[in-house]
Amino acid sequence: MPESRNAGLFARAQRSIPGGVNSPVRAFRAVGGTPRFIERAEGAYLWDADGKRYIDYIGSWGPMILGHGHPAVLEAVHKAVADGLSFGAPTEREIELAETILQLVPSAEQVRLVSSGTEAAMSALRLARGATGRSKIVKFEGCYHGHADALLVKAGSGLATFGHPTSAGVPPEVVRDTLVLPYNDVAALETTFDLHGPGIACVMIEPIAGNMNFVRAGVPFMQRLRELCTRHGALLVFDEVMTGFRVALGGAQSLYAAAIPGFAPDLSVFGKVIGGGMPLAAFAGPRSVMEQLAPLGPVYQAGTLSGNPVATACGLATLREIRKPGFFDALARTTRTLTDGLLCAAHEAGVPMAGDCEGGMFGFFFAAKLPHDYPGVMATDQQRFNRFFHAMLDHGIYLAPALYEAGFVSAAHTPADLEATLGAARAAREA
Ligand code: KE4
Repeated sequence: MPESRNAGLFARAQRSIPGGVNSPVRAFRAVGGTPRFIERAEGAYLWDADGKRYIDYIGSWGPMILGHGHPAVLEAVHKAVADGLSFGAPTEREIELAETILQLVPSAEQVRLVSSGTEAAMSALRLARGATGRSKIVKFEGCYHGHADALLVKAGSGLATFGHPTSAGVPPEVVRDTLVLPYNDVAALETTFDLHGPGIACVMIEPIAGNMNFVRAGVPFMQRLRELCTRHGALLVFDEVMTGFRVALGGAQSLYAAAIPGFAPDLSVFGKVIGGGMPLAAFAGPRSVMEQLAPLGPVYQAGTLSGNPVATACGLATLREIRKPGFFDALARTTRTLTDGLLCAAHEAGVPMAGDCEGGMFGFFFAAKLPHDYPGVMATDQQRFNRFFHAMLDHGIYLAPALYEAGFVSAAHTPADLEATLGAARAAREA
């Protein structure tokens, strides 16, 4: 058996790149084994350096909602590339993308484009502090908002996976004003606002915590959070980098608006889907807050590649496709079929599994019931998850290589792909 090219590439990569990867979760350290070096992708599939095909349920951690290489997206990108890669000057396409986002996000009146979710969340945080003149911020255990210092505290995603909830290199004074609360805990909200309300600039939350795999903020919890933010003049910031344009066309905020009359966040953070696979993210909110940003206001924020013409072409083409009638109904049906099938396969094998899904995003835990917070996620069977991950990988099914990550379905996944996936799940449990 010739040595896998993946293994050789990983050994070589580790000589020149820390851990052999440019983002920690890709190193498979949470699940063990050798990461797959991907050579190409098309539709719902990836091919690794050994030429093995996988059905892809990561989709670049969310952006590839149409599947890889959608013709309309490629055409838009190729045309944009021919016109120029980057100008560092305003373009009409940035206006088009901003207007499109605002059409789909009624809680916002203006939007600023940036290049990553981290940059968007960091900027939204600075804006909230600048606009309120306050310093304290609240986040929730298990939620991840990118790797800006002030937010890298008890983060989910890679950090939770590595079991180091607080990153080295973050000076204590930088996180002195970052309060970390248990997710879905109304009593902790009440106490925190009683103690610190007038000093809280914002509360940042993943409305469906995809960095704890898939944990929903309960409607009563969210309603109380909105009430407390309003009462104390703190901005409610929805981090929809993962859920935006993924769980619904209007993101998670549209789901809470349907459940809670008049509900809306104050600021929203987006990424992933709005770039369609290219480096593009955004933060948005009411004009009164957004116009505190430079060059109009005192809150500085900038970026060489912000609103990049190729990235905006990719994002616009993606949003054009997902706005088409029936897109999300079809996507949600596919995701529901997958999730229910996985639960059914586990039940048939007598294996405790709980799962949930919304739109094109899903999650599952080896546990009798869904966890509602970070300790609950930590208590699920990680070893069984890791064994299942590798059994599925061996069957050509590419799931997220960490218990704390969500899964993503694309419009390119077919019934045959689902059947192959569920067949692998049934076989995996007999393995
Ligand atoms: P980026 O800086 O990675 O573009 O976005 C940071 C971010 C912010 N907010 C949420 C809710 C996010 O999920 C993310 C990034 N998500 C991870 C996956 N859990 C990206 C994958 C990775 O870190 O390699």
